[in-house]
Amino acid sequence: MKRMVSGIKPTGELTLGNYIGAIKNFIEFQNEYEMFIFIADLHALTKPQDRLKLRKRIKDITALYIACGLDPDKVTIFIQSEIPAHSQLAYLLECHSYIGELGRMTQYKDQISKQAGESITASLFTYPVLMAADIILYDADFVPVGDDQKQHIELTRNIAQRFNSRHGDFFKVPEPVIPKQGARIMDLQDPLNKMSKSDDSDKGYILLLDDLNRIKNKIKGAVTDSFSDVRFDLEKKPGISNLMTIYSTLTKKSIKEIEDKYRGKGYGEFKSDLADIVVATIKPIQEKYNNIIKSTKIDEILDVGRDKISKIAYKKIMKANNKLGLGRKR
Ligand code: AQP
Repeated sequence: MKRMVSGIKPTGELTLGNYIGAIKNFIEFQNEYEMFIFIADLHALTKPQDRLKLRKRIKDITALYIACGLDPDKVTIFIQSEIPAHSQLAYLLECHSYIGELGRMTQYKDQISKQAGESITASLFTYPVLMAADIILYDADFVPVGDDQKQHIELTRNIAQRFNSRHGDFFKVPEPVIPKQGARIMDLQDPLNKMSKSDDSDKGYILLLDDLNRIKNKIKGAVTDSFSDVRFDLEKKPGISNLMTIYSTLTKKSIKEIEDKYRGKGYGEFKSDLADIVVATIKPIQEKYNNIIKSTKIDEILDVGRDKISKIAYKKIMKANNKLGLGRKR
C-alpha cells in the first residue's frame, strides 16, 4: 500500500479552507493509502504562540480530524513534537539545503513582507526544511497539499534527491497530490488572498467551530462584484467564483451545473443556498467534535499514534545518522 503523509499547523482554529483543501481529501484517501496525519505543532512556533492556546488547539485539531471523518483505525494520527526524529532529520537536511533556495520560497517572501519591520525568526526561513523532514522521514509516496504548498514539496524533492545522490539511494522522493478543485479557498472579504486561520479579521474566514448563524452571516456578507450573474470567472469575478468553488466542492455539483441552476437568479438566492450547504456540512462536524472533545479518546488515539510512529521514525533517523558517519558504527 502506498504511503501518504500530511499535517496541519495549530496556528489558529481550523477553517473551511483547511477542510476543503486538506481534511476532506484525507478522508477520501484513507481507504486507498496508508496515512500518517500529524498536528504540526513545531511549525506553529515560527511565530510566538500562547502556550495554553497552542495546547488547546492541538487537541482541537485532533478532535476535528476525527469529527470530520478521519478513522483512527485506518489513519495514524500523532503530534509532530512527540517524535524527536522530525527535528533531528531537519538538521541533517539543513546541512543539505542552501540559503539561496530557501530564500526563493514564496511563502517566506510573503511572510516577511507581511511582517515588515518586525523581527523575523530563523525558523520562518528554515521551516520548509522541517517540512521536508516531516515527509521523507517516513518515505512517503504522496503528500496531499493545497496549492500554496506545491513549492515546498518541490524543495522536499530536491533535498531528497541531493541527499540520495551524495550518500546513495536512501529517501523516497515524494509526489504532491493537489486537489483539482478547492486547492485554494480565498478570503471572503478579500478574494485575492487565501483564507487563513491566523488572519486578524475574522470576517474573511469560516471556522469549523464558528457559531452556525455567524457562518451564514459571513457567507451572506462575502465580497462579490457589482454584477449579479452567478458565473465563474476567476479574473473578473474572484469573489463569486470562490463561493462557487466552495459550493461545488461541498455538493460535488460541477461549476456548469451551478451556473445553470442560478441563471437569472442573482447573488442573494445563491448565497442563501450556499449558507445552508456550508451549515449542513459543518453542523454534524461540530456535534461530533463536542462529543469527542469531552472524552478520553483523543489522548488514547494520540498515544497509539506516537507509539507506532516513534519506532518507524527512530529506525530511519538512526540509519540516516549512520549514512552520514555520525556517532559510532552499529
Ligand atoms: N484557504 C485554503 N484553501 C485550500 N487549502 C488550504 N490549506 C490551508 N488554507 C487553505 C491547506 O490546509 C493544509 C494545512 O495548512 P497549514 O495549517 O499547515 O498551513 P497553511 O497553508 O499556512 O494554513 P493557514 O490556515 O493559511 O495557516 P496560517 O494562517 O497559520 O498560515 C495545507 O495542505 C494547506 O495547503
